[in-house]
Amino acid sequence: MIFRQLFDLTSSTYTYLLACSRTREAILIDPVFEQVQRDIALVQELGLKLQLVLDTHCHADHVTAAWLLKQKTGCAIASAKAIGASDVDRSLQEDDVIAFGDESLTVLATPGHTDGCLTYVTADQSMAFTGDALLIRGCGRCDFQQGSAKTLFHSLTTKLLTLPDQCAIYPGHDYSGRTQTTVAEEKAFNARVGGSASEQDFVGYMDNMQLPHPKLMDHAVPANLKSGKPADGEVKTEPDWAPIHYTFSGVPEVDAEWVISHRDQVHVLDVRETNELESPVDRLTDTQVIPLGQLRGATESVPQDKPVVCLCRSGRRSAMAVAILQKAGFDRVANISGGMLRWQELQ
Ligand SMILES: N[C@@H](CCC(=O)N[C@@H](CS)C(=O)NCC(=O)O)C(=O)O
Ligand SMILES: [Fe+2]
Repeated sequence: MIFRQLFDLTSSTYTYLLACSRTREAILIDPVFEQVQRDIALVQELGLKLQLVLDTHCHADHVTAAWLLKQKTGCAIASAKAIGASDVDRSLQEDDVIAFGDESLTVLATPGHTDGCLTYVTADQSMAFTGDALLIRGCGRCDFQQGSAKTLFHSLTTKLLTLPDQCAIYPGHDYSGRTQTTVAEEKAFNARVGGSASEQDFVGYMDNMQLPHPKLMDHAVPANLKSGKPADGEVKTEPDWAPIHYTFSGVPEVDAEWVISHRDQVHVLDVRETNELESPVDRLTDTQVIPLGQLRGATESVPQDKPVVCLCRSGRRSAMAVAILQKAGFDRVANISGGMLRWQELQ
């Protein structure tokens, strides 16, 4: 199985990309609204087809990207029936199986942090995506969204900590940079439910946490009850001057093919060294040439009346040129993917 763990620094949320290595069918667990560009870039670069997005629960601290990913990729949305969110294609409950290619996840109902929390377990029980039911050496708070420490204790002790000892636990958050744990570790060392903690020990701990409510709670919960659909129901405008796509490294790119057929609409900035332009086949007409090493001191000579597309031999140095121009205040700027090598293939 293809597996990636992704992190949102603002909300300390983990998003998980899982895919079948044979069919390339992929799912995303707990995607974050602000990270859609990153997640789509990774799906594309790994050659995957996003089939389904699923949340572990109705989050209180960030807005899910489920609705936005559906608009952008056509994927379906799955969510716990107990949440009753709108815009859901598939309502999930205990024992449901989510198949993607040769892989599958089984649904466990693990309420307590909220009443609609689900855990997703791989078919071989080697991995469990526990959302906020079980965190690394911790667990989700139980003081809002119909949370109940007693219920969470039951979910932890009868559903999660009874999974095989070696089952890897992938949580919904970690606030200290820890990435994964195992059932055996949490049975022994979990600070709230591990060791010989009884229900009374656990409930006593949870009832006295006195955490401030998540900063975004009043915005996030209503938005998540609509699968992350914004109030205006609109997909934020993309750059409208070209079919831009973003790389997982965060660079806006445009295909050489598009640039060739829209030459009059863009300003081509060639950042190769002058000795690379000696042969006529390597030289393009109507471009501005500023070798990359000189660009930081010469951004004022780059006109801004048209969008700027940056070019080099392979598209690597020109990605740095894009970053330099963005830093200098250019907002309509992109890299020509594949650079001159790709351009020449198309001639
Ligand atoms: N400081 C965070 C809130 C973090 C928080 O309350 N997280 C929830 C998960 S939604 C939790 O259960 N945290 C458990 C803990 O911090 O022990 C924010 O403002 O967003
Ligand atoms: Fe949560």
